[in-house]
Amino acid sequence: MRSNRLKEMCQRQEAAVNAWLSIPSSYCAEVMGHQGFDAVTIDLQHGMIGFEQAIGMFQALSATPVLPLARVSRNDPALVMQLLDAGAYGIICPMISSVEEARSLVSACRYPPVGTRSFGPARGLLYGGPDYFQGANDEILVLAMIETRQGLDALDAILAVEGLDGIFVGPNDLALALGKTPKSEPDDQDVRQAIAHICERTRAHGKIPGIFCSTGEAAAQRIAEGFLLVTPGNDVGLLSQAAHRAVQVAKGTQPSKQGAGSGY
Ligand code: 3PY
Ligand code: MG
Repeated sequence: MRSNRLKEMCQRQEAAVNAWLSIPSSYCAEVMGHQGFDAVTIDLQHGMIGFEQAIGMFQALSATPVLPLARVSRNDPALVMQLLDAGAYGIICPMISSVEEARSLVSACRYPPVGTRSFGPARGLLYGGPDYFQGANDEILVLAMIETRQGLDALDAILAVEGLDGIFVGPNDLALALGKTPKSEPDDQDVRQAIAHICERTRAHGKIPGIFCSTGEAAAQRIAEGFLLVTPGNDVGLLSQAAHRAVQVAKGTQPSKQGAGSGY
């Protein structure tokens, strides 16, 4: 089976940079796959992407060097299994708040006797290779998003769940969970401390600490803090910032809020 280069990078303690796709376009996926990212996540939670569109995007990513991941819309075994069958080599699941939820997520990603994944790897087989079944339990990454108060409180117990490869922080939902507003994370002491705590505990458990960031600069800072998987903004944010800047340069105008910052 094709090896999971993201998992290998993290095992070598080498930070990986992950793109985040919310635009339902295989062309956009192909373009992003060629920009030097180590992985690309198709976001079926907040992205404008359905399962049929995700299939074409996975196909487009197969023609690029990146590792394909998916953020599932919710912790539903059927949805998780469908995305794995479509060729996702890792699942990021939002709002994991308890050990039971983390166990259910891991179980959906692992074939018996380890888990409860149903057999039918479809595109996974084409992308992964004919021995997909033999290698899948070892190669597929499972990342739980910690972004609720309960998830934060149960962090160590969630990290102890066997088969869970790592944590992915959603800083905006985490800020909301702590009574703050989204995007408050760079300035807010409580959110900053919570993020540092998640990174430290995840590393202590020998698992992968990942986080969503808004810019390349913020992602570089997170790598310096010890995160091993960072996302420097989503496609819409990057596109709108570049487009808005081009308009400003062309018109010789000052930056304004209009047009910029439409990513999440
Ligand atoms: C969050 O910040 O809550 C996320 O889930 C990033 O998309
Ligand atoms: Mg979130």
